[in-house]
Amino acid sequence: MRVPDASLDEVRQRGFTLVPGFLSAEELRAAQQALWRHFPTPDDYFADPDRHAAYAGGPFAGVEEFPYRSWDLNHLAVHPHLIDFAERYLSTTELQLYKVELWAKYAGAANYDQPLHRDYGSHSLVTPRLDARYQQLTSFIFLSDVTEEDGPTRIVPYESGKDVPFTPLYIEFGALVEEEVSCTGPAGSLLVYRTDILHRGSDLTGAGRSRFSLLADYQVRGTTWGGKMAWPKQAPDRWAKFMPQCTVRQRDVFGFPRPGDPYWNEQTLADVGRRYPGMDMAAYRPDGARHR
Ligand SMILES: O=C(O)CCC(=O)C(=O)O
Repeated sequence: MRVPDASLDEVRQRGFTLVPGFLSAEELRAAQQALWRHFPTPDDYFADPDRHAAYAGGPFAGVEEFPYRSWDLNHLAVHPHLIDFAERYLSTTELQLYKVELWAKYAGAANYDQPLHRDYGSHSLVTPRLDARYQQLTSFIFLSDVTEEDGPTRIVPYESGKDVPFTPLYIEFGALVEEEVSCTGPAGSLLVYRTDILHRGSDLTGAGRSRFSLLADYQVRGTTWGGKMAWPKQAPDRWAKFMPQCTVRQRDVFGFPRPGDPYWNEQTLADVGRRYPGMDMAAYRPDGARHR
């Protein structure tokens, strides 16, 4: 669904918003099926947690970096309504998708409780500005229901946390606990918060509970001090499948050269076309504007 203006206002004023029903039922169902190409189902996991000891390696052991084995997961990071949200919030079409993660958590595998912190610490080399410039948006698309027992993200609304200095990054456990809002919601919800907002992961408290989410984070293109991953780093085979499936706009948010970019010439058009079989290269040809 298109994120309503009221949700953008909430991010401006409170620093976060939760949008139930962001994914359609079909998008959600397909993404949930695709999860099991990466993670054990809850039934499999809880039948024998020792067989899945990798998830006991700490709270981030269940994080997989982009891209994934299926368009049904990959397209969520470049979902037209997520791009639309980021464009409207950041007031520009000059976007950069700077981080995507898929995160599985299983009750008892690890302690997922975190101290309150702000994500700029691992998303930027500097600190946030107090005006709205250079903001970064982090998002969680819930692929399972998140109740109080499923380790909801706990967020301190902007007004209640704004007087806490940016440094140190982590503040002691228990501080501001009465200000925390638990971000619970049904599968298919979108949670967005800014990287200047105090928040923390919390532990899964219900026996046999699990939480699955896809995280996709946006900033204004060209924010050279912000970021978290280099896209070409891994899985060239998955990129080869994913890139032809994208629109020109979806490729753009990864920083792919745009139609008209001086990078394109006869040689690069031919070689990139060979690297990504099935990709329609016409849009990148000199007369490509009409193909977009
Ligand atoms: O998983 C969550 O709910 C929040 C995680 C988080 O805040 C972090 O890893 O920085």
